[in-house]
Amino acid sequence: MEIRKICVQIFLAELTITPVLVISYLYVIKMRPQLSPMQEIQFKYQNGFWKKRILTNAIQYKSGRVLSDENLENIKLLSVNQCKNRRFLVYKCDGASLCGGTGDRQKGIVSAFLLSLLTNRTFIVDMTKPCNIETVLQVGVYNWSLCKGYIKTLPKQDIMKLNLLFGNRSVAKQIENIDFDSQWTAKVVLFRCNSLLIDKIRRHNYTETRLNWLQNTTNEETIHKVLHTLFQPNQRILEDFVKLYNKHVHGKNLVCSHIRIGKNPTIPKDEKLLRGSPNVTRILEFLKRYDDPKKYTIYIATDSDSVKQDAKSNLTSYVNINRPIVHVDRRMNESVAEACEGLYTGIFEQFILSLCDTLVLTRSSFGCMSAYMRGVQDNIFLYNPNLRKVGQYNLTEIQRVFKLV
Ligand SMILES: Nc1nc2c(ncn2[C@@H]2O[C@H](COP(=O)(O)OP(=O)(O)OP(=O)(O)O)[C@@H](O)[C@H]2O)c(=O)[nH]1
Ligand SMILES: [Mg+2]
Repeated sequence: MEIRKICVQIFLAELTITPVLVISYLYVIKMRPQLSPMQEIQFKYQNGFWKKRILTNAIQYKSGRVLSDENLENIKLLSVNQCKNRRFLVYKCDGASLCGGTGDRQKGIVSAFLLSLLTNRTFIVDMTKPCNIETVLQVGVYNWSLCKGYIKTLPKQDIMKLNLLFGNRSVAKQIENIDFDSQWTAKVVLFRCNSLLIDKIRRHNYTETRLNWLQNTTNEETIHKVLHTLFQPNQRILEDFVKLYNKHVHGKNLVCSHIRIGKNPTIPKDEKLLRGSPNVTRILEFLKRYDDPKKYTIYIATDSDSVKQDAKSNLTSYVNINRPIVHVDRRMNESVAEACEGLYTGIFEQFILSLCDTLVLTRSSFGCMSAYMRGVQDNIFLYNPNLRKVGQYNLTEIQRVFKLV
């Protein structure tokens, strides 16, 4: 009887306490500090890149379009243990030769990657000039770093070197006719290249079976997908970008230009550009139409300090990141650390360009690669080197206007 009484009392006590528990639980939930929402950086163009942004300290990065698992099936590895059974194609850029700047390198990497798919070779990026590329960029959905250690253990006779840089562009012409299966017998092909070989690779008769998707993919879409498949920015780039955005952009329209001058007092070791330097005054005049700090932020990436000075004096919407410009392949007396910071700055600026609402380009692979990374047709303006003025074009027309190799 006593026990029954105690049980009833416990039961009644539970009945009273349960609502109290529920209420206090809800109270705690409500009072808990709100989790910061994610800040998104994404490549999808939806009425301006920034409309989908949510502010915070945490950053969620969404890459552009990438190749599918099926596209990568023949060359993708899951673990280091698989390295020993594979053959490789290595994009190589080290102190042993000139590689070209970032734009040149990206062209070489896209070509090398497509060749790796064409020849069923696992792809590796080995870029150490001026320092390891891994200090700036991370692997994307394809891990080009997995077997890097393994191939360093292989004897010299396993390695074939192929140099398609600069003067060797005539060798590049033969690419479409090489019978890779019988001629590329070495376990490792070390490949140096700074040109785009997409059209030649598309014409190769292995393409139908091994690179079928390339037959129906435009060059600009191919570059976009390959670069986003291989690389993603590291945390530093993302954080610096969010800082820049929070300080200067805030939902305004981000209008950007890349102005490549070539040999100039900032990078005196560079060569004069083939088609001459652009007329900076005309480009700044064009940008004047966006010179309203309430609506627009203007970002200008360039290889010349004097262009930055001119922009500062002429445009009130202009913003600067104040970082030294370095030609990553033609260093002056910068230390390795300074050159590496220069590499970072270039890649960071290219990343900014790839996210702009409007893009005004001069003839340069560096700038064009940012447009391909951006991966949308609209709001592209080019300084046409023949007409010597800025006009509106689309992504597909870049190649026709600039004729980059
Ligand atoms: N930080 C920074 N560096 C730049 C910029 N433009 C050019 N550079 C430097 O100059 C180099 C230019 O070489 P590339 O990247 O090959 O570009 P490009 O010479 O215009 O292209 P190609 O015609 O293919 O040779 C870059 O790699 C950078 O080191 C820029 O806007 N910002
Ligand atoms: Mg170059």
